[in-house]
Amino acid sequence: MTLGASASASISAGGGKVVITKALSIGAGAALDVNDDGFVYDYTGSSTIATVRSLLQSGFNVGSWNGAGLDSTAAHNDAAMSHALGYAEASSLGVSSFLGQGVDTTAVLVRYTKYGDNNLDGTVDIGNDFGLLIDGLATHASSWMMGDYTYDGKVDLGNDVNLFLRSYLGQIVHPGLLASVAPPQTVVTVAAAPAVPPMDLLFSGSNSGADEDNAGIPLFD
Ligand SMILES: [Ca+2]
Ligand SMILES: [Ca+2]
Repeated sequence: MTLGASASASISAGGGKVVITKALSIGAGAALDVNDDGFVYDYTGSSTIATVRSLLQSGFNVGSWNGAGLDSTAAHNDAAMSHALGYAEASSLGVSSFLGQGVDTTAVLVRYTKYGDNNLDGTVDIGNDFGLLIDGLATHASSWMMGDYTYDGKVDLGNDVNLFLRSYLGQIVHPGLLASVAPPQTVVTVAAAPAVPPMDLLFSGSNSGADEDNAGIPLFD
């Protein structure tokens, strides 16, 4: 697949589609819109995963998903900003099929999915994805599969862990549900707090007054 400078191509929306290519050349300013589908770079020889990450970082465009390289109209239009294009080596994932297509061990897989879906199975979970993220955090990893959801080559707390939690918790408490909760209509007036008696009264007792250190505290007299 070759896209000349500033050219654009798009996989039609609808999900479940997979474009497989054995060669990829994307010219300056050009973009391949993966949309809400899948893409496989079935390379020969050296892995092309670094190239794919670079194209995704460009398309990601700091979250806007409308940059040159590999971008996504579906992610760009996602108001919740919860979707991205995940990528991984088929061999690292240990899979021989991807979105219904057979893949060999020299293939880089790209999938429209949620931030936090490290293993590209379409869901964000603790058992698989969070485990990979924590491993990635501990080993300073640099791939999506190990938790770099921002394509900057590092797994960090501020961006990547935050994106994971946002995505994972978003599955449990849907943002739409929170938004549908009406704000309180009644203004609650908080009554003035009762006056606090002076300290002498609080600790009054059978104090002789001779022991100034514990004045007014009968327990210690
Ligand atoms: Ca997953
Ligand atoms: Ca990152």
